[in-house]
Amino acid sequence: MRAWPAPRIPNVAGCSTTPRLYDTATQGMLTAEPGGTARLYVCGITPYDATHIGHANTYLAFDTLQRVWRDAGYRVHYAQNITDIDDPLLERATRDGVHWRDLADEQIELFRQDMASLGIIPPDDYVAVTEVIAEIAEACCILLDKGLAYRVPTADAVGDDLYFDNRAAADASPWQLGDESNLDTDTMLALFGERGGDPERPGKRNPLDPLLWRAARDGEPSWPSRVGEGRPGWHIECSVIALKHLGHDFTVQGGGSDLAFPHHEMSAGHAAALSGQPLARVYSHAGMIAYRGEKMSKSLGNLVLVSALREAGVDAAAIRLALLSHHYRDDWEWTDAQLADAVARLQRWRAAVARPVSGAEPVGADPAYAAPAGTEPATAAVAELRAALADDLDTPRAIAAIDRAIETGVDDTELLVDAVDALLGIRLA
Ligand code: 5CA
Ligand code: ZN
Repeated sequence: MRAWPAPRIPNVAGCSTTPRLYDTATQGMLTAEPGGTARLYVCGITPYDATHIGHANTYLAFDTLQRVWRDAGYRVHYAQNITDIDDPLLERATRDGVHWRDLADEQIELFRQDMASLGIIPPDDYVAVTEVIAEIAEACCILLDKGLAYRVPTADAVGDDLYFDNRAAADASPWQLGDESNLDTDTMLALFGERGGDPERPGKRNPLDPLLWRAARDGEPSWPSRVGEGRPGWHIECSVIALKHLGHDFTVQGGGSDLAFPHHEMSAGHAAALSGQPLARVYSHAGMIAYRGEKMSKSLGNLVLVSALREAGVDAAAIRLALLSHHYRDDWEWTDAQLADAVARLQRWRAAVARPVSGAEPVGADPAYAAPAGTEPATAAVAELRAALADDLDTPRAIAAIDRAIETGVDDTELLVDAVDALLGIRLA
């Protein structure tokens, strides 16, 4: 699929160090050494409703990571999927009386516009599930051949559904159920049921075995394949797309914390079963944004849409700044007051850098031009910014460093402006 236009990112003198990131699997900080090229996979949207602030926060977290990697001198290879065939999309299309393809295309386009307006770096490989159905079916065949998948007969379809055998895969590959999420079985069972799994399905070897391939049902879209007519289960799409474009053992697998289990756990399991290698080195998760007391979600409908804010005339840089003022791993609640604070901070920063450097001719009698820029070294502020971001993307600390530099003024405004643009994605001048 076509992604969206890349933001212009200035080069800044000096460089970041390799960032440390919190790893969900080991529950500690890891410095993932990317070699020359950092390889990143971030789960994409299920396109049945427009981009909300929660999505934006997750994509912004991994955008920040890429900016730090680039500033540290690494190339980045970034892949992202689009879940353009799945139950929630089909249910929404049926509810609204539209074709699922039209709904998906419309929402993907809106997502592109939202991401571009927020200055989010686009993926190099932006891959919809419907573009790789045959490859997913092939992967299912391989898992069957290896004895790591099994068929479960269906009452309402002609063919069989296909399930992943967690236990067999754990014996045959460098993966164990729970490795990534560190959850106990009861919690896994509860989350599995809440997040698209089917623990009660009769005929499974283990209640936590996830669906790999769903046999065609009447009225549901399906594709002919070597495993039978049907469509992919959820987790296998990300394993196949990630392995195809990034290879195994890539640098970071990312997404929101609601994906840690079962989605990322199972994607890592499928990928390890296919390749014999771990999926990624670091499993990184962004916090959940709430609104009006509950997690912002398409299914609940308590959404603050990026497109609605843009239409209301909100500067996308202020949305970015509001999100960046929280640590990416924190769970927090979006409020209008936080957006107002971000708008005020952005104005303050922009006004400060618009002043001429010390010694320049004041323009007329405008008091805004009377205050000369300060003499604090901009290099020190940029070093603080870089150190904060390399430390598990500590954007609140980074913003505090810029606040101080703006307050005192710096000797090289251009350097500060470029660093804020390159690393925080916020254009001040
Ligand atoms: N298509 C799948 C991933 S393969 C999916 O989860 N799509 S999604 O549209 O539901 O979510 C897209 C991304 O936004 C995921 O990383 C998810 O964790 C994140 N996300 C969803 N809701 C929130 C929220 N309220 N706060 C933060 N991130 C969220
Ligand atoms: Zn995914």
